[in-house]
Amino acid sequence: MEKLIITAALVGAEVTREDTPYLPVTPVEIGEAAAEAREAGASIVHIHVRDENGAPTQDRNMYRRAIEEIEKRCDVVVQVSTGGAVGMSIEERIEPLSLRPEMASLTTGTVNFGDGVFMNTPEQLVAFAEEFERYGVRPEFEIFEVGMIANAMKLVKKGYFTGHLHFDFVMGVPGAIPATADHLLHMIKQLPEGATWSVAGIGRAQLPMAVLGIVLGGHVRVGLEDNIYYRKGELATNAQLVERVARIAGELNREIATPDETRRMLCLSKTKFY
Ligand code: KMH
Ligand code: ZN
Repeated sequence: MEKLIITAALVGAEVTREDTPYLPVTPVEIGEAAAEAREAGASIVHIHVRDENGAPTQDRNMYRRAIEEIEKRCDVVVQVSTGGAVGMSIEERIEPLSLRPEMASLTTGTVNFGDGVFMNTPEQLVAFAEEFERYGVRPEFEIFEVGMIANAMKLVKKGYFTGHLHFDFVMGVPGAIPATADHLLHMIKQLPEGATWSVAGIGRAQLPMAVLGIVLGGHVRVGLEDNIYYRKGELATNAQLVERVARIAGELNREIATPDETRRMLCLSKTKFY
């Protein structure tokens, strides 16, 4: 099996400091959390940013500051979010792409998301794809429902995103695909030849889905965006969640990829323009 890529989803848009004091919110805190996650074994950080009040924002400058704080401390691959938060406009959500980060997430379909609706219409997906191409950003397709894989491939057939494709199955969001082994196997079967995948289980599904990712030859995403607990009633830090996956992978003889190995595996090129 190839080496394991661990992604740390450090911040997200939904979790608050009231939920957990370990949530990084400021650019410096995000930089520190990234360095700790890297130390624990993560090679990618998926980031969202927050404004001065701790509310989710897609402000380009806030992303730039967070990326600078990360790059000061470690060489991890930075993946910005274009999902943002439910209700944000497409114009807001594409803002960080102009920083030309190494990677950005892209959700390829509309889905119920808790009590809200996470909108990604066909027309909006083409608008996103145009912006990704304009700035040369590699996507990680965020797959919350199985039909989103076909939607991603529709964009590829239109000529977007040539080259290596990487998918992340986000499983267990209320309103979206449940986090079960059956659903995971079914989604893996839908992938095009040569694609890589990772899995992110939400809440208490984080650990079992991570173990499935390790043993099935995929990759793993953990972090406070998806789950704030180490175990029932015990809050975790991002680094603790990463460290546990790295430890279990070690027990299962799966080596952990460094950031540069991850860049090679996902065909990323680190070019800075900002
Ligand atoms: N916050 C969710 C509505 C992403 O980062 O690309 C969307 C999300 C996906 O988190
Ligand atoms: Zn996200």
